[in-house]
Amino acid sequence: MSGAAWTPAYVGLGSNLDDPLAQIRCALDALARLPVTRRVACSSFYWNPPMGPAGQPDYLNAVAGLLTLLPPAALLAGLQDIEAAQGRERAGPRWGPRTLDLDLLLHGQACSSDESLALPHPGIADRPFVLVPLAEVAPGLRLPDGRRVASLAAACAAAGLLRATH
Ligand code: A4P
Ligand code: MG
Repeated sequence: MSGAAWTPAYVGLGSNLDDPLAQIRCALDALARLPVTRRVACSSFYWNPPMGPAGQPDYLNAVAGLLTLLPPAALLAGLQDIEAAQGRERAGPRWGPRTLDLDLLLHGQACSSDESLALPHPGIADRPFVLVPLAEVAPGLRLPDGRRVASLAAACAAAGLLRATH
């Protein structure tokens, strides 16, 4: 990897099963152990109602900032390994409850519409539980299309977010 550039990447963390606080803490530790990657920032944790089927527990969400030498596909594979290690099951309804969800929100300015790895993550601009913690760790960040994350966060309906103590 000599000559490769350290790239800022942002990961969205979510959990609503099996002790979400412990799940998010454990995942943050695992992110810091990814190869050729440094975890350089971590947002507050936020409780918020589920987006998707009703009748599931509230989610705990957070965002981590990384610097990495891993290309996007290798980083996503690392995230999926962490999800699997924390008991993530993919059976069940779309947007159903999960022990851990790790979304690769941004990898530098990379853009992709690949179904297996869309960048930026398509949900970013619509989701208060992503925008608010992302703006917290990266207030000056812009999406590849030029929109400022802090402006999107300020304009979103963040009333449902409750900052957790951790
Ligand atoms: N995939 C494509 N691009 C990416 C990316 N940038 N990061 C693919 C991560 N994965 C990406 O993901 C399905 C497929 O997306 C994978 O095969 C991967 O290659 P998944 O984790 O298996 O399933 P999912 O997470 O249920 O799918 P989806 O539709 O991506 O859901 P989201 O967008 O992750 O939303 N409510 C609250 N309050 N908080 C939450 O965090 N999360 C979800 C899931 C629903 N409701 C929520 C929350
Ligand atoms: Mg996901």
